[in-house]
Amino acid sequence: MQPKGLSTKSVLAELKNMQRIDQHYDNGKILCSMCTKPHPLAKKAYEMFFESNLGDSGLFPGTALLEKEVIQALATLLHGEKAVGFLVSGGTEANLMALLAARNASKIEHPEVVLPQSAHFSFTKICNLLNLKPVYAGLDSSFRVDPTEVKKCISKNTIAIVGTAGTAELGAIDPIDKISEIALRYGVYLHVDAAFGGLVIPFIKDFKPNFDFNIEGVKSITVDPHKMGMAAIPAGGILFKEANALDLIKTETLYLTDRVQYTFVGTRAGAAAASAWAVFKALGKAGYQKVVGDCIKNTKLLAEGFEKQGFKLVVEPTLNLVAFRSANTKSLAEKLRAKGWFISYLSRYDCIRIVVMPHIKKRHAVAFLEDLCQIEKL
Ligand code: 0PR
Repeated sequence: MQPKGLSTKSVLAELKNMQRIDQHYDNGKILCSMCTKPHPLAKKAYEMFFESNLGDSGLFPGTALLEKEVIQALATLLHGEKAVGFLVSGGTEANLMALLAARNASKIEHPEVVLPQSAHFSFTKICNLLNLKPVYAGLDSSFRVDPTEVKKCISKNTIAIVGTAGTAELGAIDPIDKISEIALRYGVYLHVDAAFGGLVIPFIKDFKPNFDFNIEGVKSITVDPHKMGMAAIPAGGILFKEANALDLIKTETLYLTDRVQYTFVGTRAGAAAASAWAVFKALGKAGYQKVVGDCIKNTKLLAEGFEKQGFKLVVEPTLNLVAFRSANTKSLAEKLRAKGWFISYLSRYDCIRIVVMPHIKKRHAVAFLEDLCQIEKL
């Protein structure tokens, strides 16, 4: 820190310089992110509430109400009439709180959790933190977890099964109803990681896979407004089907305005809650249907373009994610990067994966296909 403060002008100038180095969603080149440019009202709301801290919510009862309404909206969307929950720092913390509840509900000394091989890497961190042994269940040919595999992974030490509704890599939706049958049969907690898919699946026209609280065994769901919800970061969401789960994750905070906290982080961005609330109100169901519909259209456009150019799709896309491969995918990925495209190369599937977020417009998809065609011609 320099001895004396700088003028506002020079601080802002330095910030601008740094911002110039960053990528920006608007340029349409970010095809590897599950976050997007927040809705304009998310920014306004964030600015309005930027001093608010939900970690001491007695000071900010208005913000606490906004959080409650966002959670209620998510609960209703995911058919959890009595569900309760919180806005947290992201999918990682949401998944952590779910497995903390599962672990604390059990009396097992060496607890294990059954994870699909496609589970998000946040579960590796969580198993490490909570001292859970991960047991990985294999996938079927559509990259969904295979229920027979899940069943094989169950042991007397299993405390939870995780299913994903919209995997980070390929957008696969695990057969949650089938996993639920297993969870109920063995009396095991079932958590659904819908960090990405939770705000996509309900808005896709004529597509109604069952993945939420409608399913008896589902005890908790992760669903993140800062991904497809277009809210400002950090806005993850954790929902529990029943309020009694909260006793399993509560910590006493004796000198705060609230005597208990149910989140891992203490100080918590009220601004993110306000931003999620504002976007929910501004878009409503119809708005999200339009946002998601456009993403799906552009995903289809890309998928068809890849096939026309002779590339192989790894799997027919269901959500706004598409992955393809060529004879030498790794080198193709490098060439695309050299042209300024930010794409993910998934080594375990040897494919290029594209997430078609709301900042990807038709013109960006077309430009990407043109570049791809040019690279292949060289
Ligand atoms: N569960 C699923 C299914 C996810 O896709 C993600 C993140 C998480 C949990 C963890 O969520 P948080 O990162 O909010 O804790 N999915 C993306 C990923 O890791 C996140 C991401 C976002 C990656 C923006 C890149 C990026 O530019 O792949």
